[in-house]
This record gives sequence, structure tokens and C-alpha cells, in this order.
Amino acid sequence: TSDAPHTPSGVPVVDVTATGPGRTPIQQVMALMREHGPVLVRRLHGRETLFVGDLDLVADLADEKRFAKHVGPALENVREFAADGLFTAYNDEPNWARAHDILMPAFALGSMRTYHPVMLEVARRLIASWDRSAGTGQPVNVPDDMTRMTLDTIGLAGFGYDFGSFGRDEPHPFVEAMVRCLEWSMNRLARTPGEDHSAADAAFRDDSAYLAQVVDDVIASRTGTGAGAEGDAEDLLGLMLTARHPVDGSRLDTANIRNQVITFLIAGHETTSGAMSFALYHLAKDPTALRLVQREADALWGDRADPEPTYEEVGRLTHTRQVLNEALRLWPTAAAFSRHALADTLLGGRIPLRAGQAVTVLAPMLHRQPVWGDNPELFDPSRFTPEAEEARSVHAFKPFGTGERACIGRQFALHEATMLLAMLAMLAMLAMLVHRYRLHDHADYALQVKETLTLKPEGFTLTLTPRTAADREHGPLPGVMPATSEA
Ligand code: FDE
Repeated sequence: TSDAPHTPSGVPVVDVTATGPGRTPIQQVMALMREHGPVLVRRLHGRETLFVGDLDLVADLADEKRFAKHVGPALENVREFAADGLFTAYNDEPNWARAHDILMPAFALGSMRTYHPVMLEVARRLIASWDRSAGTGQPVNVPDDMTRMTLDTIGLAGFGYDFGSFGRDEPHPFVEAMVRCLEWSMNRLARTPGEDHSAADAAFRDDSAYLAQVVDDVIASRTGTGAGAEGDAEDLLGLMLTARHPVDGSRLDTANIRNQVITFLIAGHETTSGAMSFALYHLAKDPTALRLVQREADALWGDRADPEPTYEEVGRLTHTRQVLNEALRLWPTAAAFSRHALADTLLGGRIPLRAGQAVTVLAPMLHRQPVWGDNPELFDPSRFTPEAEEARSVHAFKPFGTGERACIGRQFALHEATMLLAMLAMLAMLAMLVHRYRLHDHADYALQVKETLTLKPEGFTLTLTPRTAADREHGPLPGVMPATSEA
């Protein structure tokens, strides 16, 4: 259907059937674009996907009158366990608009009030765990701990469910099942026709049934505690159980609520933990950037041992925000999103597309286009100063997708910048961590990006030491004058 091949003329076609996409399909397309340019068709077992990273084409795809979100093969696979949840719903599926309209208020900035205490509680769990490691000199596994942190946050803030991830050596079984479901979704894209995958499919069905079971238990525990209980909670689940559509008064049905819970756990947790991990990776590798964000946190909190960032303070974390954006530029953790043409059209005035034909934006390559200067691999947070952002097309940076189906909450304004609730939480957490610890790249970590539909720096560990009052005195910036005790 909409993915049927209509290879546009003049676009290089690269057949990867011989090797398959391997375990890192995003990085494979990145490598192909480095060789063939930022527009190409990847052919795999006769299936063709048009990938673009070119700024003009991405800007054109953002035109909501001619293009819309496409639920491509990867999201079709995720649909097998998230069904009509927000991320995987078709544009014209009534539950998309209904859930979107009902849930949007939960992502308004006012909801920071309810979200904030939970975030701080989980931050304290992370810090208690990192303090223990700092005490013994044991390395911390950054992506694992970021995953614990984001899972507990979204579980508690969204659904009042405590995964208790910091009390476990192994991930919560729910996470293991969820990650296997995501891996199944990714690996299924690479299948050679005719092979027998019934064992993998059966394991997937068990995992997805288990996810549904856990979520149904959470919902039951909320609805079964007597009249009024479901309306008491101000979290996302409370909203889903009680809120009515602002215009037609309809409510979300139980099956859709389950799909939304699974969706938020997937969408909010892997992407966010990956982004935090990459930000810490870059900070550990870049003493100047680290020093800037530490100074910013020190200016706010000085020697206070346990700062509780307020919403207002988070808005002042300018350098921290630049670091997070720059980390999301190099490694946008939701690396690809797809659009389809609403009618026959010429993409960018040069690539003919049929109605329904899909195009996949490869954000990591968009984020390395000439608009980013001649050294796009360089980590440089000053690319996100207000002046630099002003001078650049808004379409050059798409870590949150585009348009109506962009990451939820994107639309809300903060200090004239647009930002996600998830972004605010990430900022607060990053600032708290760099305020408290010196980060030591003890293993001289060489970046290895793991893909499970999302991206993360596999096996990245740090050792930590507590920062002292002397560390927090505002010395000169490195590079400007000789370094102080930080060296
Ligand atoms: C969404 C999203 C997107 C789009 C996709 C497409 O287009 O297909 C993107 C790109 C994103 N998202 C990204 C991201 C990154 C990060 C860090 C994040 N993200 C985070 C988060 C958190 C949470 C809770 C979320 N996230 C959620 C979400 C949702 C619900 C969605 C869907 C929307 C609609 O409506 O469609 C998204 N997200 Fe995100």
C-alpha cells in the first residue's frame, strides 16, 4: 500500500539485503548517507524506504497541508503492543484526537506542580545510589541508572505505580519485557521472507500479554478502591479515568487507557533515559562544558547539599539546556520519524511522491547537515545560544518530530522557548547531578551506540567523587585561565 515502491528518479538506491540492517539499522543508514548523500532509498528484501536528512526536504515535509505523520513498518510493529495509543495511532483514528485533546492539559506547565515532587523523590533515589557508589569508588552504569530513574518517574508521576528500580539489581521484569517487545519490533523489520520466526513471535505475544497484565493491575488498583478514588489522583492515569473531552464530553475507553499507559511508559522512558545518558557522556568528555553547567548550578544552589530545583530555577539553566540540546542534536534518541504525502506532490520541488507514499526523516543526519557548520561532529553547546538559534531554520533540529504529531507537550512556552515537560525534568536532574559530583571517565569510554528502536550509549560507566566547597567556588573558566582544583 503506502509503502509500495515508487522509486523516485535521481535518488540513489542502496540494496542492503545481502548484509541486512544488522543490530544498528539507524547507524547503517547514517553510514549510507555519508557515502551517498542525505537522500536515498534503502532496499531490503525488495521493500524500499526513502530516507532523507536534507534540510530543505525536512522543512518541506513539515508542511502539514501536504504531509502528515506516517505509521511505517517500525510503528506498525509497535502497534502490536501499543495499539491505538497516542504514539502509534493513525491520524484519522478517532482515539488519537480524543486522547490528544483530553491529555494535553496534563502536559501544560501547570502540571509541573504535581510532577515536581515525584521527580525530586526519584532524584533522591538516584543520588542515594550514586552516593553509595561514590563512597566505594564503584563505577555507575549511566544508561542503566538513567533508565531506572526515568521508569520510576513516569511510573509514579503518570500512574502512581512504584517500579522501585533502585532497589533491584536487574531491571524490573516489566522493563525487560518492554525492551524485548521493542527489540522484536526492530528485528522484525530485518526478517528474510520465508524464515520461521514463530518462536520469537510466541515469546513476543507472552511479553506483550504480560505488559497488558501489569497495566491492567495498576488500573484495577485505582478503580477498585471505592467511589471517588479514581478521581483523587491528579496524575495522568487519574486524568484518563475521569476527564471528559472538552467539546463532545466523551471519555477514553478502558482498552485505550491501557494502550496509553503502555505508550507513555515506552515513549517517556527509553527516549528520556537515552538523552540523559548522552548528555552525561558529553559532559564527561568535555571539561569546559561540564564546568559551565556546574557553575550554573553552583550559582543557583551554592553549597546547599540537597537543592530542590524549583520550576523557576529550571528555567534559568541556560547552559544545561544548551548541553541537552547539543546531546540531542548528535544523538536524537528517537532517531527517525516518518511522514506521508497527502496527495501526489513534488518533495522539495524535485522528488515526485505519490499520495500515501512515505518518507523517513533521519534526524541524526539532518543534525549533521551543512547548516550546522563545517565540523558537525564536534560537541558544541554554543550552537544553541539564542542568537545561533535565531539565525538557523527551525527545521534544522527535530529531536521531537514535527507538527501536530510531535512529542506531546512540545507546544507549551517556557521563557519564550518551547520545551517539553520531559525536558524540564531532564534539566533539573542533570543540574542536580553535576552540582553534586565530579564525573570521572575512568574507563576512557569509547562511544558505542546501542539501538532498540531508540538509541543509548551502551556500557557507559563513570566513577564519581563528591564535589567540595572549594569545587563550588566560582573559579575562572578553563581555557580562559589556568584550571583550578578540577584538573
Ligand atoms: C511523540 C514523539 C515523537 C514523534 C514521533 C513521530 O512523528 O512518529 C518524537 C520524535 C519524540 N516523541 C521524541 C522524544 C524525545 C524525547 C526525549 C521524548 N520524546 C520524551 C517523551 C516523554 C514522553 C512522556 C513522551 N515523549 C511522549 C510522547 C507521546 C505521547 C508522543 C505521541 C504524540 C502524538 O500525539 O502523536 C510522542 N512522545 Fe516523545
